[in-house]
Amino acid sequence: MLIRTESDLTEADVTDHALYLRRREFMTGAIGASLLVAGCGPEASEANAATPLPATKPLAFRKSPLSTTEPPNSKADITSYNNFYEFGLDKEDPARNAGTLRPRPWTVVVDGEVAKPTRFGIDDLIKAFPLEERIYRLRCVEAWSMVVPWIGFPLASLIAKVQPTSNAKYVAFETLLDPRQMPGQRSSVLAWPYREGLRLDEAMNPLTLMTVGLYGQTLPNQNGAPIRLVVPWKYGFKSIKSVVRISFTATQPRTSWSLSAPREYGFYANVNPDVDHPRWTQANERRIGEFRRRPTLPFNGYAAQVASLYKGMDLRRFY
Ligand SMILES: Nc1nc2c(c(=O)[nH]1)N[C@H]1C(S)=C(S)[C@@H](COP(=O)(O)O)O[C@H]1N2
Ligand SMILES: [Mo]
Repeated sequence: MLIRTESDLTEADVTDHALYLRRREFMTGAIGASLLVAGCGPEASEANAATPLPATKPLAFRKSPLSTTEPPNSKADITSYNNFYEFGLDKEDPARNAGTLRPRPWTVVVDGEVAKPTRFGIDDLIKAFPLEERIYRLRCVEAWSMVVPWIGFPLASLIAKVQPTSNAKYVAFETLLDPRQMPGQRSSVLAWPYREGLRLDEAMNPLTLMTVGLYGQTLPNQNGAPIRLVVPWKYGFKSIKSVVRISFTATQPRTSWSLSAPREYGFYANVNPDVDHPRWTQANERRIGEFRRRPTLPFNGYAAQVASLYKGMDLRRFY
């Protein structure tokens, strides 16, 4: 083909999150030597890429009417093609390197503007709420997508338990900060710990899921064990993995991606085919396992459930 249009671009043509960061790291001479030497430095015994991934365990759950009827991607796809920069920048790095993460024991601290600040042990948290299977589309800002059968409970149920004060307007999330378990944190590629945030009404939407499993089993490490957020109408980077802290705040929290690349990634990050990324189109996407690109849907196909949250907002400005 002589002339390529945007829709002919393949994922290999599209420059992804990592390219910008790699280039920046290269310019500053800081590119993660630590990432490259994991396994042969002084801490090799702790951070060894050969550490096997812990086994996952079956979970009891009920099915949800909020699931899509689209066919899920295979478990192999979902667990081997990942973004989890704490374990490296390439898609196959998390499956290879995440054996160093210890998902038990694990505490999730809930604090800030709440009547009942609480420290939850992960197994108590999993038992506190009935689990549901939610089969959701996941649309990465890099313009690939998957369908994933997640297991989890609505974040709204947790919010009801801790009782936000009238000052609470946002919810901030943090991933574990521990370079011995997460060797990618030795590189300054992102502002660690990985941070994300939602407006309180987004956090309380019934689609917003605290996720503890997939394909009927506890989460594999590379997918964010033992607990992660899933917000299906937003670009995948909002769905923060391996969460240790959930804080209720009066002001909009800072997020790692908007700190590291503010011109490329905003706070809202709703999937929007009409607003292109500065370096590629968002009008279509490649579903992993499919050959032809498919059109990207507003709010990733969840407009009926969430568009009303953004009434009166200019969605080009608040991207
Ligand atoms: N802590 C943390 N959470 C993260 C990321 C990350 O690098 N670190 N990557 C995000 C991005 S860009 C995407 S697309 C999804 C990918 O989730 P998956 O690997 O389970 O498909 O996780 C998100 N959550
Ligand atoms: Mo992503």
